[in-house]
Amino acid sequence: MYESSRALFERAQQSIPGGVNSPVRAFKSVGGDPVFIRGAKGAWLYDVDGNQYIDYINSWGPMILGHAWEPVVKAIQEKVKDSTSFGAPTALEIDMAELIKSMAPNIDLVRMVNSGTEACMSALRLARGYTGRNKFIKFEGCYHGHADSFLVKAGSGLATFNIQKVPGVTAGVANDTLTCAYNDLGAVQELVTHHKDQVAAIIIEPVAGNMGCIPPAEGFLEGLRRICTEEGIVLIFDEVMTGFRLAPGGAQERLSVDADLVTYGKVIGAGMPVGAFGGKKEIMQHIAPLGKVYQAGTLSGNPIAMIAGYTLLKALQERNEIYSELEEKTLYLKQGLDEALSLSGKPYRINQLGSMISIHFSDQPVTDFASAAASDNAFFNRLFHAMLRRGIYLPPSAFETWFISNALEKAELDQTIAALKEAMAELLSA
Ligand code: HOZ
Repeated sequence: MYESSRALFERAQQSIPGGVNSPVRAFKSVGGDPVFIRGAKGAWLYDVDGNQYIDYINSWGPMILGHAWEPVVKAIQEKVKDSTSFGAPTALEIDMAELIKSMAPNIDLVRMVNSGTEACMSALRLARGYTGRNKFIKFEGCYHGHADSFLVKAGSGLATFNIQKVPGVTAGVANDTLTCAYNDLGAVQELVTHHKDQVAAIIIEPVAGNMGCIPPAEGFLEGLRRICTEEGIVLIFDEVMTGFRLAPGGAQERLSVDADLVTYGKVIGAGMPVGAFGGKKEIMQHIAPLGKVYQAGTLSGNPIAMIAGYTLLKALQERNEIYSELEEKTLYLKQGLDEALSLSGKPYRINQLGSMISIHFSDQPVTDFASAAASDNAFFNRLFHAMLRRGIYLPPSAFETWFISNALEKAELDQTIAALKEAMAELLSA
């Protein structure tokens, strides 16, 4: 019927670099061959070998209501009859922009793009064009896509594969990227003082998800907001993961901190290739064709991606209770994981905010990249396989957050907790 994952991976490596189209899928750090997916429905993933898994990746975030959610599937099927792309404006793009504005704070204007990478890259260019400054600050272990400027001390795949310097990123570009430890407000203040009037932007994942889940310390985001306001720096929230997930208005709403620019990714396409950046009119009006900061894309605002995203976001807006349901499910899982891990005797930390959660094997609080990297991540890699064997699909790296979908029911959460108990006992007795 289907080729096995093993056979497909063999074949894939003959024509795709490393056999995958994005490095984090490769299982390279956890070891073994990646599982090839045949399909997914609700909380479940199905592989080509006939196995099924409870999914905690959810396409790295967007499947907030689970896979193949019927209204999204139907909307795509209907829309595709009218063609897949025009390269000309549509009314649907306005509906989408209006919907985003009605959900998220501080969005006067929003430009659609095709990925989170594009969104962050464009927001940074805009901040530079607006301020006339070159440098920007990012945080160690945060990942803002793979544009050159962001590939400095980055999280996600770069942390997973321990890539500290990316060949092809020129020193000139890297020199304009200043970095600080996450949650270290004093270090940000020092950098800004040292590079007075040179810093265009501070970009941050308001809840970090690319070094596991790391929530902001109390007052940290507020402190960044203050520094940016005082120094004329553009505060960019990368809400690729948190947008429309932590609240209808994302982390800005959930944590009550205003950004100047916000970037979005896959969530606003319900898993289709979409991104967007938006923010205050004073800044956004510098984007072409209003201003001279050029940014463009044939597929931007693609009708199939727009209808998928619009359908998901509208449901999230109309059914506000989804957020409390997500929170309840995540807290239930957290409590169960906590019980399972405390029985094992292995030191651990569980970080969680809203429907983002992860485990680090550490006896210290995990608050930044250094503490995430100092955890027993080799043990996490073994746990990943022990869980996979039990039908639980976690991100294949300790440097990734887990995403909870509202398709998860108590039975699946209980199955996950039971699997963790078993997996820990197996690993610690070996
Ligand atoms: N930011 C996502 C994972 N942390 C991206 C997934 C990918 O790189 O494929």
